[in-house]
Amino acid sequence: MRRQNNLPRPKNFKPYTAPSGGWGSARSVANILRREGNPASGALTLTRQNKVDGFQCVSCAWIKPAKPLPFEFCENGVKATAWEITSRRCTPAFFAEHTVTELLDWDDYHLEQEGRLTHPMRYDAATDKYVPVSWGDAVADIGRQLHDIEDRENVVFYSSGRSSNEASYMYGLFARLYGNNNLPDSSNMCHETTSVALPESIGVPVGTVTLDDFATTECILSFGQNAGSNSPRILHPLQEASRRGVPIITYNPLRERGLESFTNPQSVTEMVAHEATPISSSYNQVRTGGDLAALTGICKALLELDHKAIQDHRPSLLDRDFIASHTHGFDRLSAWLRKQDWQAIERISGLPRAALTATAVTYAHSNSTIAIYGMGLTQHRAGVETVQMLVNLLLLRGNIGKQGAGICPVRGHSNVQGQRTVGITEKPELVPLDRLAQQYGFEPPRTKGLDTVEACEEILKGKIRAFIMLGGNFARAVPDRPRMEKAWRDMPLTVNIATKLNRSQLLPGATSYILPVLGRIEIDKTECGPQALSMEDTSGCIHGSRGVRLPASRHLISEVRLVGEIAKATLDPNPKVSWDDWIADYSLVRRAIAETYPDTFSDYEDRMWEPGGFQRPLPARHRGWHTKNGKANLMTPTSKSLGEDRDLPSNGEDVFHLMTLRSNDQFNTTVYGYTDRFRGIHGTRDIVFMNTVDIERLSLSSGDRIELQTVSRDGIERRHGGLSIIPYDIPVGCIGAYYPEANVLLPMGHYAIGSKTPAAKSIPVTIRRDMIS
Ligand SMILES: Nc1nc2c(c(=O)[nH]1)N[C@H]1C(S)=C(S)[C@@H](COP(=O)(O)OP(=O)(O)OC[C@H]3O[C@@H](n4cnc5c(=O)[nH]c(N)nc54)[C@H](O)[C@@H]3O)O[C@H]1N2
Ligand SMILES: Nc1nc2c(c(=O)[nH]1)N[C@H]1C(S)=C(S)[C@@H](COP(=O)(O)OP(=O)(O)OC[C@H]3O[C@@H](n4cnc5c(=O)[nH]c(N)nc54)[C@H](O)[C@@H]3O)O[C@H]1N2
Ligand SMILES: [Mo]
Repeated sequence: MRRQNNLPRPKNFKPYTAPSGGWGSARSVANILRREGNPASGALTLTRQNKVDGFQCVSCAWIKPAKPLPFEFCENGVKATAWEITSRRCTPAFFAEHTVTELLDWDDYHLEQEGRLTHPMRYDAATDKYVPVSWGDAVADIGRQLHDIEDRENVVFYSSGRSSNEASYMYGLFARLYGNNNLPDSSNMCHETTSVALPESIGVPVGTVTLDDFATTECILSFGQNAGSNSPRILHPLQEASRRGVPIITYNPLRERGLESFTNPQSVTEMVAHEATPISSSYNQVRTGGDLAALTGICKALLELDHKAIQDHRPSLLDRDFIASHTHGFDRLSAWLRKQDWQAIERISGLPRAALTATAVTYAHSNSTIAIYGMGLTQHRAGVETVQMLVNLLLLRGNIGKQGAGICPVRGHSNVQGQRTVGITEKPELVPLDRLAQQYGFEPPRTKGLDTVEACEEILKGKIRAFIMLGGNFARAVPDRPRMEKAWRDMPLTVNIATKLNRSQLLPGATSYILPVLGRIEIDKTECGPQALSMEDTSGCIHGSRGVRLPASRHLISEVRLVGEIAKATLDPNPKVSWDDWIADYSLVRRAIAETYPDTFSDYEDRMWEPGGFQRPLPARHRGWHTKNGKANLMTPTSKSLGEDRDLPSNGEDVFHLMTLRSNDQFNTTVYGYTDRFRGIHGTRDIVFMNTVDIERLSLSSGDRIELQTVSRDGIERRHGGLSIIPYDIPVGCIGAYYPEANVLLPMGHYAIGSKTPAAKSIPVTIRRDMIS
């Protein structure tokens, strides 16, 4: 049986002491290509990664530079490429051998290890197997079923952030022509907190930093982002900054190797000399969920230092001109900061006042500061207020809209940002609906659609009639897995547009399809010749991308074509929407996008091939504030708890705060292997990181098996057992385990206030010895 529980306990847990990158990374790259059966041609493919006229990496959304390195990829980019160009195939013969019930017993790793899906498949309830179906029959049946659904608000169009701008634009238009704004996406589980927080503060939903800013910055603040595993190419600008003597101040509960030191695997000198650059100049192990308190402390300390400077007749430490002419809310925020109690700040952040003040001192000496952050800030109940407090800190010294400074949320999926830009959103106010109405001669739906959590709630109520999934593994990525999986099968129609087998596909309802598509790395040829696609990186730069590999199977079709075909089969004909022309020539989709969004996409076709891509207009970069009051807003938190969970029911047991994390050997629900190299874990994912003080206090030992149970507010019992204890450098009271396995513990109602991003980084749990395993 291919179940993870049969894997051995972590015998040889040994903390990783080498730098990130370096020889470990180089060895790993060679092994990955071999593992996927592609050592030679895979290496050739990699030379085209993130290059003009090559393909954009399918892994993270980190900035693609105008002057790429000879090898502009990282170890995890290689894994993502190798995963897509693997020589393994998941064919109809495989599906004929295994029932869906049997496959449900497999773990994520073994499911995706079957390789690329090759044929469209339809679920056959009589045999409990997926059977081959022709594209024509599949599309016609889906179109007929969607067309016949009367309550069109009960159909969901999910997308994971990997699809191109072209496919995403068509998908969003399809949903709106169909009759709803139910376009949840992976961003709802990820940086939605950013998309809610930043517009209120600075009037743009995305980061304001470019690579040039890294070259001149004087200080970098890094919060809750595991750069070494999740966006390793960021380590190059961080390394350069560190060498220039730029302080890099990190806030992270775990000591992550990638944030400690780095050897550039592309530098012969560094590799030969085993030379490593320290990354963080100061490492603050904040408690999980303690960042609002920590940032409040840093802002408060800055005000105190400023007060002292003024008393001493020294220049102010705040950018008072900027505050006066560009911002709103300073008096209210500073009064609130003065009122905050240092004891509460220290307790909730887990950091001493002196450490927070030290950050404020370094920050006060810098003329231009960048703040980077990831899931460690967004996936918390107080995530929105936390991101806004980080922006407050920047605004107090005018660090938005000037060279070398800005806010830098590191987006996850490689095109999650671009999808939003071209209309994938449940929020109608973010889309130029009037322009769509004019362009396509229809009345677009104006009511808000379902986001991820709301879609799940409707599925749990049994209301959703059909769920279309453009990429991703929704059922596996969302909270409350057992309840969701049960309810998933009650949906009459589920359509999985995918490249690999995953768990969402194994929960079929009455009708279920697996529709395999081309990946971005593959050559996409239509009757008009080879087609290009485009995507946007985390700095708002839009790049062209061309596939370079032969398709994994001759039966695959592109996402653009599939979305167009399903739309045609579903909708009544509309002479203004030329699905067939778009399917044949993707430049016509880009022309349509430019018509809908003229300010962003003028000269789209040419500019996407410029080195480094073209930048979408972001007024905050030039101190234009597209907020309601035309100012940058210093936001005062309205919650009274500084992010602390005060209303937890208690039965007297110790409550721990669980963060759910990615290993170095996975991409979200795709598990490449069982090695989390930088954290010293080999051969398993069934572990819990825990402080030795906590381990001893609970009379447990390293390697003991434990069970976690969520502290329940809704009366539902959630348990996750068979986990081995790994003693780790993590604050007392905080523990860590891997996502997605730990999602069974995450309640649907536990999300960031304001953005509904599931609060996956702070789940209150209790710990018990596991007697069963
Ligand atoms: N190889 C690889 N690359 C990826 C992905 C992948 O799975 N694998 N996923 C992609 C996606 S979709 C995303 S969104 C990004 C995710 O990339 P990250 O934002 O790095 O997300 P996580 O791996 O979940 O790790 C979060 C980090 O935040 C820290 N953290 C946890 N809780 C807190 C807290 O309360 N405060 C602070 N300050 N820190 C905290 C953790 O210790 C960890 O270092 O990566 C993208 N890139
Ligand atoms: N507990 C907990 N839960 C979390 C998180 C967490 O940190 N903790 N993180 C959240 C975050 S940040 C995110 S982004 C979500 C991720 O949620 P999703 O984006 O839904 O999940 P992925 O695992 O990225 O999806 C993997 C699947 O995508 C398909 N795929 C890959 N490439 C392509 C392609 O080119 N086209 C198509 N059509 N399909 C493709 C493959 O079949 C693969 O099985 O999970 C969220 N859930
Ligand atoms: Mo994400």
